Amino acid sequence: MAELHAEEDRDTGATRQANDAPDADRTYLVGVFTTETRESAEASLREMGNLCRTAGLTVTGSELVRVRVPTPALYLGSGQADRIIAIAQDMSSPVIVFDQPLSPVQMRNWARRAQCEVYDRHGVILEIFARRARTREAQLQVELARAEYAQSHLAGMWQHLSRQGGGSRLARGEGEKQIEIDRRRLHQRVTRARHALEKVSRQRALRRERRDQTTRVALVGYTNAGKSSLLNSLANARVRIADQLFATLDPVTRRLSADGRHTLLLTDTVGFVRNLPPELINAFHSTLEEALEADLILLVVDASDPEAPVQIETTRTILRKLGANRVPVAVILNKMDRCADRHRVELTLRRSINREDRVFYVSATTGEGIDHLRQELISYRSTMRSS
Ligand SMILES: Nc1nc2c(ncn2[C@@H]2O[C@H](COP(=O)(O)OP(=O)(O)OP(=O)(O)O)[C@@H](O)[C@H]2O)c(=O)[nH]1
Ligand SMILES: [Mg+2]
Repeated sequence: MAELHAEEDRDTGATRQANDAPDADRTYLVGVFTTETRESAEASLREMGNLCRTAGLTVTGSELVRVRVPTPALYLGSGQADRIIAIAQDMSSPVIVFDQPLSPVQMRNWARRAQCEVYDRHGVILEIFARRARTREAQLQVELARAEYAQSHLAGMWQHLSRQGGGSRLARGEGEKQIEIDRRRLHQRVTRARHALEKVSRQRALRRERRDQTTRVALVGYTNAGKSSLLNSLANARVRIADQLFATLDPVTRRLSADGRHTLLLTDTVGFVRNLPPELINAFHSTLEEALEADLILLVVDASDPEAPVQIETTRTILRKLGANRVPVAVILNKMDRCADRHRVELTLRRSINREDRVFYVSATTGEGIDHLRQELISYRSTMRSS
């Protein structure tokens, strides 16, 4: 019924790329947009393609669909859904990924209708984090986020089934029993991960207390902006950098000192992305506290990326959600070596930078502006601190 309310404009059609990906990884990617502009939806879809590749999926084709009124059952109308399922089948792609969060009910309906694996943006990001997690803390954080995600999706399924009261799955009785078992198991997983994490966070808090007197500066920003590269060039560190999304999951702190007297602690942490799953933000809270409790946040931006304004906005929104909006911010416009024209950068970003923010133009790769930034950081207490 609800699907009758859907009105969609079909985009210019699917883009198709023939390839020899392993069968199980072949993925058809669907972007859906409602109120945002087409450019912004296209940029988000490109980013989602990267996220899919990072998660080990091979995108065989993608399309952007405009939906005026999303439907509760499938987000899209049923005709549109069947058309997409046919294309995915045509492309031998047993995975369909949506570039936005779907409700648990929508996801289940899609999986049933298409008879294939269906993921949304949150599911793909969680998969990447699971692949990247190396330390025990990161693994626990990801475990907690995944279990909570599964729990909420299970809850959605459960509500849906019970509302149907005696629908076909329930009639078998097995669905209900299985859900109850899964629910209990997930509850145990969540509790175990939470306890273990609390212990690790207490140790982290203790370490923080011990170095309380030193000024702390946190590198924060969109994934791939160059945070780790900046830590390396500012502090002569050797943190892993990579041209990939979410290269860093664990915070790394290095001491920065000029004359042996004035030192500060510089912390690199996990990158952000639009529509980060809330479960992940919760789970990474103790890691992100490094940023919350800093004396200064360096908001690192890839100034050469046309999406920089959205990335700044996303980062500020997450910081606000974390309660870090009172920490002073300096905006670090990185990758200036890739920007032909500084005025253009200023023009593009003028609405994204607050009047009270200090701005630095740098390149972690060529070293442009790095000495100046280091000097300013070292004398931070006297020069950069807002009243
Ligand atoms: N051209 C250019 N490339 C840069 C610069 N800074 C970083 N990069 C490149 O950008 C990519 C990402 O750099 P990282 O330092 O790993 O980025 P990050 O912000 O730590 O990324 P995550 O850990 O994934 O959040 C790498 O390929 C770097 O070599 C720069 O100033 N200029
Ligand atoms: Mg990094």
